[in-house]
Amino acid sequence: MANGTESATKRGGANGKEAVPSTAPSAGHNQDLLSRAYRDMLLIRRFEERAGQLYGMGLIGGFCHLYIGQEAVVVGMQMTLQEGDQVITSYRDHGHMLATGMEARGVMAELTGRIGGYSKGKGGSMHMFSREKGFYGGHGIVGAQVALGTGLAFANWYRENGQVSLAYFGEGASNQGQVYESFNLAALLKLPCVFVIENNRYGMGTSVERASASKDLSKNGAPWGIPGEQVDGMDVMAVKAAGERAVAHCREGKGPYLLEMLTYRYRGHSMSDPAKYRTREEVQKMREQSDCIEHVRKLLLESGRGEAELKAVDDEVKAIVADAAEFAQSSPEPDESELWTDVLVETR
Ligand SMILES: Cc1ncc(C[n+]2csc(CCOP(=O)(O)OP(=O)(O)O)c2C)c(N)n1
Ligand SMILES: [Mg+2]
Repeated sequence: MANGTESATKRGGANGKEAVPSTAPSAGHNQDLLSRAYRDMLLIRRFEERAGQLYGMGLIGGFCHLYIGQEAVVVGMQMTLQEGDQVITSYRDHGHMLATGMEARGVMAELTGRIGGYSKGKGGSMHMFSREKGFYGGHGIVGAQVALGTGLAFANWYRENGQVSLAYFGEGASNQGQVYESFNLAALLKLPCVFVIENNRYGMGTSVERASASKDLSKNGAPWGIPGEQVDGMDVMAVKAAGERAVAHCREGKGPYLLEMLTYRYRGHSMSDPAKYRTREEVQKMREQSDCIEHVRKLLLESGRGEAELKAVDDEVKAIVADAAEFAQSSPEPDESELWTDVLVETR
C-alpha cells in the first residue's frame, strides 16, 4: 500500500480541484466509524486484487471492471443508508455489492460463472442483484441505471415508504440523454433519488476534459433546480458527510440531490486497456498522495490504534477473500437445465 498520504484537511479532490470543504477534520471523527470504513474499503480492495488475479489465471471470463482506487465513495455513501434503501450502478460494481453487505463468496463465484454465484453463474461481473440487500445491479449500458434508479425512487415516492435510492454513474455517463430525462422527472415529482457521479476522470480512454463541456459536473442538475456538491471522493468521511446531507434532503421530501465524487481508478478501464491515455506518473502520484485506505490507516494510527489492531483487520479481510476465491473455484458450474430458469417471469 502507498505511503505519504496528506491529512484530510489539506487534501484537494482527485481531479486536482479543491473539493467542497464538506466535513470537519477527519481526525475528530468517531474512531469506530473510521475503523469500519477501513475494514470495508480494504475488503473491496483485496477482493478486487484477487478478482484481477483470477482473471489473469483464466478463471473469469467476459468483462471485469475493477473498482480499485474508488473504494471511499461506496463505503462513505453506504454509511448514510437505512434498511430498505436501494443502490444501483454500472458495470464497475463489485465494490457496491460488497458495500451493501452482499457476500464475497457469492460475488466471486458469479465472476467465475459458478452455481454458487448471485445469478447462478449466468450473469457474470455486470449482472448481479440482491433485493435483500437493496442492490439492483450491475448494468452494462452506460447511463441506463440512472433511469432505472429514478424508477426505484419513483416507486418509493408512490408508496410513500420514506426510502431513498442511490443511482451511481460515471462522469462519462453523465452526459447521456437519459440522465437529463431522469433529472427532469426526479425534480418535477421531487423523487427521493441521490445521483452520485463517480468522476474518476476517464471514460474508457477519454478524459473528462475532452468529453464534457460542463467542467463542474455537480452543477449539471442546476437547470432543474437540483442541488449539487463536489466532494473529495478519496476521503471517506467527506463522502459520508456529503451523503448525509443528500440523503436527508431526499428523506425530507425535497427531491433529488446530485453529488460529484472526485475520485480516481488505479487500474485499466477493463481487463485489457492499453493505458496510453495517461502516464504512469499520474497514477503513481494518486496512489502515493491520495489513497483513500492509506489515508484512513494513517488517521487510525495517529488516534492511537496500534499496528496489531490494524493487522487483525487485514487478516480478517484476507481470510474472507481467500475463502471467496476458494468457493469460486470449487462451486460447480451451472447445470445445462439452468439455461431455462430465471429467463422469463410469468406474471399472470
Ligand atoms: C450506451 C453505451 N455506449 C457505450 C458503451 C461502451 N462503454 C462502456 S464503459 C464506457 C465508458 C464509461 O465511462 P464512465 O461513465 O466514466 O464510467 P467508468 O468506466 O469510468 O466507471 C463506454 C463508452 C456502453 N457500454 N454503452
Ligand atoms: Mg469515468
